[in-house]
Amino acid sequence: MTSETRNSIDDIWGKRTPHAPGQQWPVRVDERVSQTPERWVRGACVLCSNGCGLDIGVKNGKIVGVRGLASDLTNRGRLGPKGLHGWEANESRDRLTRPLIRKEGRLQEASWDEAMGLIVQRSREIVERHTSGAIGFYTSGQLFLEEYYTLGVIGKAGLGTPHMDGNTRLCTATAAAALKESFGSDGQPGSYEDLDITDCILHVGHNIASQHTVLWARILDRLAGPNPPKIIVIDPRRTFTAEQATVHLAPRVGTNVAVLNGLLHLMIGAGKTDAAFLEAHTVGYSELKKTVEKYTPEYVQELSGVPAADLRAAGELLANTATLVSTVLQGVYQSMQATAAAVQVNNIHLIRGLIGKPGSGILQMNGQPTAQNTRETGADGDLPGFRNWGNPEHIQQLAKLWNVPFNKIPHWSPPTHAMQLWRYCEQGSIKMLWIQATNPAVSLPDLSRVRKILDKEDLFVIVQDAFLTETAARADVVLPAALWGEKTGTMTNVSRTVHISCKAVEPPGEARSDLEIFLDYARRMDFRDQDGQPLIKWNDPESAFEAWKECTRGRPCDYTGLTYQQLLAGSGIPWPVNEQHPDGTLRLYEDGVFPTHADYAETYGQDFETGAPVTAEEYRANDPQGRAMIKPSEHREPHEVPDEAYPLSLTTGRQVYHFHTRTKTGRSKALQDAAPDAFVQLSPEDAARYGIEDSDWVLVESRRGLVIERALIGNIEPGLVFIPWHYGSWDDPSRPRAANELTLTEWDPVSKQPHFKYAAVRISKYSAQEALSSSSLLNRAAKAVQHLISGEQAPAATGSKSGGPQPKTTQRVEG
Ligand SMILES: Nc1nc2c(c(=O)[nH]1)N[C@H]1C(S)=C(S)[C@@H](COP(=O)(O)OP(=O)(O)OC[C@H]3O[C@@H](n4cnc5c(=O)[nH]c(N)nc54)[C@H](O)[C@@H]3O)O[C@H]1N2
Ligand SMILES: Nc1nc2c(c(=O)[nH]1)N[C@H]1C(S)=C(S)[C@@H](COP(=O)(O)OP(=O)(O)OC[C@H]3O[C@@H](n4cnc5c(=O)[nH]c(N)nc54)[C@H](O)[C@@H]3O)O[C@H]1N2
Ligand code: SF4
Ligand SMILES: [Mo]
Repeated sequence: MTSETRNSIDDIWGKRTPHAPGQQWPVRVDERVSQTPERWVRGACVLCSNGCGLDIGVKNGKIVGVRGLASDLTNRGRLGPKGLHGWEANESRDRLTRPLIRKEGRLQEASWDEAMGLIVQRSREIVERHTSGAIGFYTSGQLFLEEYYTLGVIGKAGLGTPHMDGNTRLCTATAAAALKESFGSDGQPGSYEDLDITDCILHVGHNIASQHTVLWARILDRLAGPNPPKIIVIDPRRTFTAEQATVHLAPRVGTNVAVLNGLLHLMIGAGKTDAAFLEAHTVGYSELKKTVEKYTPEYVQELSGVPAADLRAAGELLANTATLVSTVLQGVYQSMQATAAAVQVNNIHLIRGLIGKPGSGILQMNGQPTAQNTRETGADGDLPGFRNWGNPEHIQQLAKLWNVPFNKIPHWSPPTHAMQLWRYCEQGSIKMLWIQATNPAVSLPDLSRVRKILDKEDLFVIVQDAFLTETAARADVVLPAALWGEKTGTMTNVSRTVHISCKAVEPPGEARSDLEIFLDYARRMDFRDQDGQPLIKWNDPESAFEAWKECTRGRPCDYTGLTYQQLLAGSGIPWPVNEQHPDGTLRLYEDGVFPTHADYAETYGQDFETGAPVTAEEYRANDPQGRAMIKPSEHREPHEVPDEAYPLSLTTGRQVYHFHTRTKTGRSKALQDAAPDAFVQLSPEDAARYGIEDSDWVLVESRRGLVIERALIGNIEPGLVFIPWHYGSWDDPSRPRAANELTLTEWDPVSKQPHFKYAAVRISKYSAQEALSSSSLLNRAAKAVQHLISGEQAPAATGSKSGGPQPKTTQRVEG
């Protein structure tokens, strides 16, 4: 007896609750339960970076539903389709419940003692023979803050390995890089509240309607109220978001810098810059002015395909609006010149002084629920508390806090980024790779390469997950993890707002929380501080949080004034929270002072063309001393463009109903039925050219691999095809269909984020009949499938349709 306040599959955003500028966003409580709960437990949604507050309904020790939290400033009660349905995965029958160890080529059940014993034994052997530099960690944007901080201390002060990063490198490394390059430190200048007031919103490479549905509902409510904001969308596809735009610019993939330079050119040309703000609070404006001079609308049209008149219309809005909120996401971060382009959005705000003021803010978005925390705590390539690896003073602070020798903490070169981490595994210098809460066998580019690396004899692979994913199936040891709802921890959303999510039920079988697993590893490895005391001095989520607070003292992400008790009181709270700001901070930089002082900054910056780090001496010579840095960039061509052999551009992205590799959403019947399979989206022009009709099978090939998908025609520019990357092989190994079979191993020189958003491909109509008679095609397709299933296959999910390709009659088309 499911009861729900709406059918969110059909009605994605729910009923409008219009509001006027400056008025508080009205409450609307969304709920969906399978039975009447006995009790409700405070939580927050982990199916995107919006971090909606909710309560978890529990009955007989099981999760039976969720209800949005009316008092939470993030969502005021609302939840989207993933939030309302995704919890069902917790209860699915194919959860991992016992550790697995590979013996004689097969994963076999083992005790925790055996599994952890083996991990510790291998760690010790490797450290002895090859140093800690032969151990790598590849973590996530989906654990809790307390778990990352513990992992960060283990890696940096226990083992002392520089090889730690997360899937956040694929996700929001560019958000961090762009904020650091412009403002000296990570941390979103704006806040969601600015959307309630603003006159104009710019979405760059961000399909917010599908990917942050509740935040989009907030914007839809403004659009339905008096004095609605103007909306500019820059996306090559006509997405749900683009449908609502005042101006939609659809550039060729990989040309963001050209388009943004064109907008800066028009704004400067209109004479609408804020000279007083530029003078008092920024450095570098004259360089920008010089650089964008040649980016006339006509030149930009040549580079990007955006009609000059459309660019002018967008430029006029940006030059004249009194307030502006910008959001930036993967269409920028995973595309050509990621950091350089994201920084140009910062520049749009800086030249008009539209930052740190009500209604004006920048949201360099996150995607995963806790990506912000991975970056804050140093579980990735950053140092905890937004400290600067190039500043010895900052390393000293950590050495003192953790009571370890200065030289134990790796800081002699830039921290290893994920793409390099995988390269070291490939080359053999990393011997042990510990993967948590990420599924790289579907989410990394160029999957045939990734599978080869995971399968290497001399790489010991540990996977910590709740399901036997495509990656776990190739591991040497699999550790069964507790999921959200089965453990307590905190998380920080895009708006810097910290939420707590509490344990509501016990994890299944012997599954353990990631925090328990890390604490157990630290105990067994016997990591000690300089006084011979245990290095890790906490033993549960709350004591870990208290330890973390000390690490943030005096840093931009100051948590020192925050407690679990406060977080349980009914709403998330945005950091910094400290003596000066006991109730949190809605907006950063209201005083026009930025964290760019050489002694304080998180980075000294990098060259946009080469990625070469700026030295401390160079930075100090021109210390911006609290001013924001305006950094220009020239447009550069993508690294792979269509040619005769591969005449089309490919881009990849998401759908509203699925989260990533679908380990959760694929186990919710309603979500899976709404989006049952992958597809290739193409324009009517291209469909006609290749003789392809809606629902036909299409073979898509790149220089790396091939996939076979159903055709979906419309809402995309000619010359471009789009494939959602959610679909791996765990519930359908019958054909190669993961978009990342096709993508390339290239990354941004500054943020090191891989380029998932462009590649050159060719397409042809695929018929099994023809394939059977064409031995070369059949061989290639057969080989591709063989490769996929050489790892151990997960059992088909309960509740979801399994088996071969399905007619995609229920597939809902974007736009
Ligand atoms: N439903 C759902 N929501 C999610 C997620 C999910 O898996 N499903 N994942 C979460 C996570 S981790 C993330 S990171 C976010 C991602 O959220 P988004 O960034 O919004 O998602 P994507 O679909 O990856 O990419 C956004 C858009 O970029 C466009 N694009 C491609 N190339 C270019 C280009 O060169 N320039 C421009 N301007 N645009 C381009 C694509 O057409 C696409 O519509 O979503 C979060 N929310
Ligand atoms: N082609 C293409 N590729 C992409 C992208 C794209 O746009 N295009 N986007 C990229 C982006 S932005 C991202 S964020 C990545 C995401 O890529 P992944 O991180 O690989 O995707 P997920 O499916 O979210 O994998 C998370 C895993 O963690 C497990 N898990 C969930 N919660 C917990 C927990 O609490 N503990 C543990 N131990 N495990 C848990 C889940 O079961 C799941 O297997 O993919 C990237 N790959
Ligand atoms: S918007 Fe994001 S956080 Fe909110 S309910 Fe949807 S998936 Fe969850
Ligand atoms: Mo992401």
